[in-house]
Amino acid sequence: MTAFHGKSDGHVLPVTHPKRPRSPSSYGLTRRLLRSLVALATLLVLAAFFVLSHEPPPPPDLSIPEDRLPPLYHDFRQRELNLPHYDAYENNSSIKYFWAAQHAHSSGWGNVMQDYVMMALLAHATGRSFVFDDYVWNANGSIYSDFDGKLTPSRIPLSALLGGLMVGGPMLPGDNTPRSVNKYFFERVCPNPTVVHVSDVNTYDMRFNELVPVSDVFNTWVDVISAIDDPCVMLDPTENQVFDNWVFGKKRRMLPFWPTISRSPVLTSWDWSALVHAAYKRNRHLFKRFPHPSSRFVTLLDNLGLSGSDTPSSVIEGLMAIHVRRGDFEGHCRNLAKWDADWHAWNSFPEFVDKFEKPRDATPDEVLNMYIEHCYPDIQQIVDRVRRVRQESRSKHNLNYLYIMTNAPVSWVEELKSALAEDAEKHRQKWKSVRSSKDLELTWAETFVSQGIDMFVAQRAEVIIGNGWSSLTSNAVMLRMTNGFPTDSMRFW
Ligand SMILES: Nc1nc2c(ncn2[C@@H]2O[C@H](COP(=O)(O)OP(=O)(O)O)[C@@H](O)[C@H]2O)c(=O)[nH]1
Ligand SMILES: *[C@@H]1O[C@H](CO)[C@@H](O)[C@H](O)[C@H]1NC(C)=O
Ligand SMILES: *[C@@H]1O[C@H](CO)[C@@H](O)[C@H](O)[C@H]1NC(C)=O
Ligand SMILES: *[C@@H]1O[C@H](CO)[C@@H](O)[C@H](O)[C@H]1NC(C)=O
Ligand SMILES: [Mg+2]
Repeated sequence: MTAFHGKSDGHVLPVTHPKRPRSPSSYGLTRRLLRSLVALATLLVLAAFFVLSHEPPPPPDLSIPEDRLPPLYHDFRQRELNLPHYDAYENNSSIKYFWAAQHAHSSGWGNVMQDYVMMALLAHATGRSFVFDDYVWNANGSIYSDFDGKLTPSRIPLSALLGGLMVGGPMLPGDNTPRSVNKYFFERVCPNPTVVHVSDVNTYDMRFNELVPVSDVFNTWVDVISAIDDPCVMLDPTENQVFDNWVFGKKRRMLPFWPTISRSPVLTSWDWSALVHAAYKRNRHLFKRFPHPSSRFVTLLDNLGLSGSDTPSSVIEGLMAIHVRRGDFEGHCRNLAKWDADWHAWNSFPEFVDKFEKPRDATPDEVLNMYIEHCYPDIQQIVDRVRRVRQESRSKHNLNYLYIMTNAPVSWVEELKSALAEDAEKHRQKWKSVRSSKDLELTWAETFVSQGIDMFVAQRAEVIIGNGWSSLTSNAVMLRMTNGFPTDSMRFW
């Protein structure tokens, strides 16, 4: 017999090892099952106790004052008047300041933000403390202003909108530039500043020559300010902005400035106010899979650090945000057609998928239609565009939350939401959620800085569709580009 046979034989032998008798075995199983069940029950009780021990956050005060008077943000203003570094700066003559007293005001936040960004860049590049003022809607000394029949604050302290270094937060480690100060502090420590006249520096070419890049204008200004020894420098309050508003629409002039602006801590450390962050936090369930703020699970997830990152550079996964610019754009888009206007520079990076080709050899009606399609699309055009962009993104992005950023009236937004939801269902790509700016649960104070909340979402959504002519869109795009979002995640109507 060979060894092979022997092994083979072994296999056919009947199993001889002793078997346990049946009944004790099933008894053992039951015991084990019982023990597991007890353990599981204990765990569930502990988990329930753990969850229940996390109180949901107290319900926010979402009431509107009876007189409906807008908030005045006294606490924010008070903090701006008493920033912690003021004491150290007050009698230190080596701290230098730059105060652009002619800063942009009386226009939308997007335009004001552009100007504040440029002036903060100039302050930083010259080693001076950036002096900040309010977001001023009406500079005539009134407390409230009328906006489309609604009262609005004439001034909002900048720190109600912004956080971080723009409003006096610390500089990055190793950056010795003095921190920002409020203009009231500047006026106290600099009663007799050196006044620079914008018109003495800005030549005709610097303002109007299409061949002069903004980087050259900026460098000229850095030289001018750097040559001043006086710690106190102020731009004449009666003059124009250093960078005229329309320059931001000139891509040939603006884009050469991108390497400078995108590396500056002004943008890399850009942040929104505590108010904006709080509003975002309360409304997280509109942008991603997250429990409603009244749920104990919110506190639990927050306490365990499982809520995900909500920094300005973190992506909100699965979210498509669309900027549906309404209101004054109804007339404005027609003017843009007459003016042959281009998209904002930051909406015109050559890497972007969507580019605005100005119509050539077209009748005035064709031109107008083209501008309307991209600037003031109707519901059907919006629905078609959203479906198309979502499909084109499918290989890279699994978009299932849709957020409509808009200043449109509620009734129209509801119509748009239904149309978007229906269309997605028809194409078997149902959205998990379709929400809009009008669905945000906001305190009265947050209501008047809602553009900041929407921008904080737009700068972090996985994909956006924006309005090429809107500065609100372009500022969000600028922040996305700073934070390295892929260029094909920024789409336009
Ligand atoms: N909350 C919110 N406000 C918006 C939106 N779009 C426009 N607005 C309001 O309208 C203003 C738009 O002006 P601006 O920021 O200058 O941007 P632009 O006019 O689009 O270039 C903003 O400051 C907001 O007050 C939006 O999507 N969300
Ligand atoms: C700065 O100097 C003035 C005048 O000497 C003095 O009154 C003030 O208390 C000083 N401020 C600080 C914060 O030290
Ligand atoms: C004044 O400010 C300069 C520049 O930030 C700093 O180096 C210096 O230590 C400060 N002096 C005092 C007395 O605090
Ligand atoms: C300021 O301007 C607003 C709107 O233009 C006007 O209604 C108001 O009367 C003005 N207030 C003052 C104090 O001039
Ligand atoms: Mg505007």
